[in-house]
Amino acid sequence: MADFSITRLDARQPDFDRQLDAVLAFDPASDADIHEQVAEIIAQVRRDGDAALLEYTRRFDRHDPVSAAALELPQAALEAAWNGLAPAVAAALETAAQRIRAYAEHQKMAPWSYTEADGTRLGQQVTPLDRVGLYVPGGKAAYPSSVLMNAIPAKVAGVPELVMVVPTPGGETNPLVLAAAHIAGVDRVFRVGGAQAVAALAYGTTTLPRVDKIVGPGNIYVATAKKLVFGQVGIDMIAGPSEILVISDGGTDPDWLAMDLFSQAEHDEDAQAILIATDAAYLDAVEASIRGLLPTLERAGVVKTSLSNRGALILVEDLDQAAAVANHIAPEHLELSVADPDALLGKIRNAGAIFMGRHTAEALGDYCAGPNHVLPTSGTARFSSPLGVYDFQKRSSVIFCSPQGSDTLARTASVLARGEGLTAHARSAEYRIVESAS
Ligand code: HSO
Ligand code: ZN
Repeated sequence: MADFSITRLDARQPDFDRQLDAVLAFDPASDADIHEQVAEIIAQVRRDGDAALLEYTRRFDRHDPVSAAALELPQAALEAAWNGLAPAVAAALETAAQRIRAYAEHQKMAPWSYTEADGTRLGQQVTPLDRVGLYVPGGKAAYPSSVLMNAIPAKVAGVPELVMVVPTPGGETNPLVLAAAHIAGVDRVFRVGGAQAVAALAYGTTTLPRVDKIVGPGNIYVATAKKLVFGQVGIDMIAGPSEILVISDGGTDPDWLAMDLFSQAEHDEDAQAILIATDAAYLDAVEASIRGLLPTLERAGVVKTSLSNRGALILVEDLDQAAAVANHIAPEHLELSVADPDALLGKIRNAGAIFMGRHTAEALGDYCAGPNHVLPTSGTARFSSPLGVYDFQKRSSVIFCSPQGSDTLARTASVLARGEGLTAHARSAEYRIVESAS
């Protein structure tokens, strides 16, 4: 690993902020050409429905279904995939699903209301979305864990129809993905992918029903398609590369932290893994572990690229400064690998998920701790939150006016409406004024 190097920064140096921003800078490929191709695919699917869906599937997936109806996999195929799993794998998926469900149950938004003295009642009703589309990538990024993380909160929210789309290049479908769909309660599965699948979910075809919201990760074509259909349907966040930030007090085995950094770096070359510590000698020790362990990794090439291009080891004055740097970065995953993580927790404001203490490896959260692994990336944890049950629920305001309450409110509304020059509003309100009361 002689040719390997990782950026070192020192937060006590005057130029630190600029250097850190250079490490964080990331330009997601946004290509006018891709935008144009995707817009064309969406337009075709909108116009020609199933015929366009079939045509693109033949062209891009080298998969030739006899009809649009043949794109749908019967529930029996999901069940067969589930039954075909090795018992240890089935048990692990089941454990993960059960824990994700238990956590999600806590997130459900409940309806509420309150009643005023004159009998007027105000509240909020909560309902699930009617139909949700779940995009699952084919090929190397097809993670069964992501099927669980996206599907289970939707079902816990009470979404009656969850429609999954998954590309099947060459007609092959990953059995683990189908098994995960089975235990997560996915209602229908169609073997289509790419921008054409997103377009079909957004607008509907004869075969594939139109949904209210599309969630799930995908490549640049899928992400671009989701952006373009947003408004017609809801979408989740557009996920950037995976990120991990570790804050260490120097007391954790350096090999553990090196492996924690690798665990996200191995996702892809653009992933970002950063370590912050209060002691330069400790950063040296972790760097030595990185060098020692890198050659033992299956995905050494990906990890090496991601760590040398986007990784960093940052020296800080103390844990307060570490928290300030973490809040600036607003990472997707933050490990507080310190003796007293609870003391540090109160200082953290921006992070998708926070992993407390030396034993809480981020990888546990990716699979089975319970909280969702679909998290805000690229600094968006400054203003957004993990995927959850609430993303599949909507709120409606509920207003009930008693006769006395409407009389009172009408007097206020009438004045404001006349002030806005909207006299039908005013008169509508004034009908509710009980004359004898004035
Ligand atoms: N760490 C990823 C999720 C994942 N990890 C799936 C393993 N499988 C989200 O950033
Ligand atoms: Zn991961």
